Amino acid sequence: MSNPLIVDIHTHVYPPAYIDMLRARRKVPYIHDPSDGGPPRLIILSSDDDSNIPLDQRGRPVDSSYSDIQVKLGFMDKHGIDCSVISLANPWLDFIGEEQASEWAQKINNDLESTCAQVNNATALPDKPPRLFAFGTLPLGAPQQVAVAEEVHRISALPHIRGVIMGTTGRGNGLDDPELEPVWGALQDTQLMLFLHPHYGLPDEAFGGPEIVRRYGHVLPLALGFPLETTIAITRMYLSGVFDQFPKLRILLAHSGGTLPFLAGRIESCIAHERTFKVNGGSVPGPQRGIWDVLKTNIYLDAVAYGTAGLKAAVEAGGGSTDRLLFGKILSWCPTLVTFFDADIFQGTDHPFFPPLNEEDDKWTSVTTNYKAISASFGENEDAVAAVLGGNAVRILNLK
Ligand code: 5CU
Repeated sequence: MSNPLIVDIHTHVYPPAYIDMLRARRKVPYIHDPSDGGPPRLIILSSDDDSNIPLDQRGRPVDSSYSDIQVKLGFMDKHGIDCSVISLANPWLDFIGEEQASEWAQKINNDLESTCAQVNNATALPDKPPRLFAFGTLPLGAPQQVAVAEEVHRISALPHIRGVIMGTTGRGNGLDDPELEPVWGALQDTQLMLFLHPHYGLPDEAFGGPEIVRRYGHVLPLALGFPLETTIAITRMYLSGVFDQFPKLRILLAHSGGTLPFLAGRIESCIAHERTFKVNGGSVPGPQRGIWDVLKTNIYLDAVAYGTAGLKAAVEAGGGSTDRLLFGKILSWCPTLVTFFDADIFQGTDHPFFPPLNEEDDKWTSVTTNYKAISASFGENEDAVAAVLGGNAVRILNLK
């Protein structure tokens, strides 16, 4: 196969100004600089800030791969990635309220735009897409909800912004909050993609308490908490009728949709048996559009599933078409599905999270495993490989 275009749609940055802001904080999220000169620690998850763990060992080490765009470009070169759609990493601006939220959103979005413009001007190549595009961030904590929708409209005019990344809490009350309607309206009108990404996981109690969470480090929060958080958030949106009201919303779900593709049938069945929902003391009908229709029409998935079964569910949920899956970290694919389907799935790397396992590793295991699995699984179907690796992203996000 001739070299397919590779686009990474799940790849994060913390611009230097954001790093400085975390460094000045003393509560989650924050960066701690150990007094012995050891690597700074990124303490962003609530389970990271555990007083039973020495401060110098909390969270995870943070290096220049989190903030230096030249390091990102080096990572892209090393792994053959032609184009990345970068996004601010969690927890975005969720913890910033009042007027500062809008100031920060504008600062971050303008910074993302100018970074993309500078890099693309310096690296333009014939027959290749520009190297960088971005998902913007929103001032969800702004006092006036209209400020959030205004920022959506403002950044839709920036040449390199292709969507917005958002966590699952919205303005603090989840994504079925009527206060978010102007935001959904703005996203629908501008056709910016909403990249829905987890951060908060589940309460420690869901895993057996803090001691159990501490015992297994990041495994329970990241492997289970993150995908379930995404599933709950998107399900609440669906249950509240957001997709009936905004039928043209486009949402990219992180980590292959959490567990939504696997659980959609169960959600559908439970809605049918519940018949009506209790809202404000009254009884209202459930969502009018079927969940499979929403999955096929409004939802896009990255391929950060790390296993064949999860990816099979992701492909099936999109109507059996690889057209809706974008490169996240595709670790394995089901070869038989590829023969029959042509899906909107996108690939991504999750860089800079999950760095190499060994210091001497030149390439990141997650990424190389991913590539091998894609080519092994799609094997003969070169068109499907090319679509998932980059073609889907170029077409759907207009990366030109
Ligand atoms: O797996 C992931 O996507 C992540 C992420 O984005 N942020 C994080 O803190 N850990 C894992």
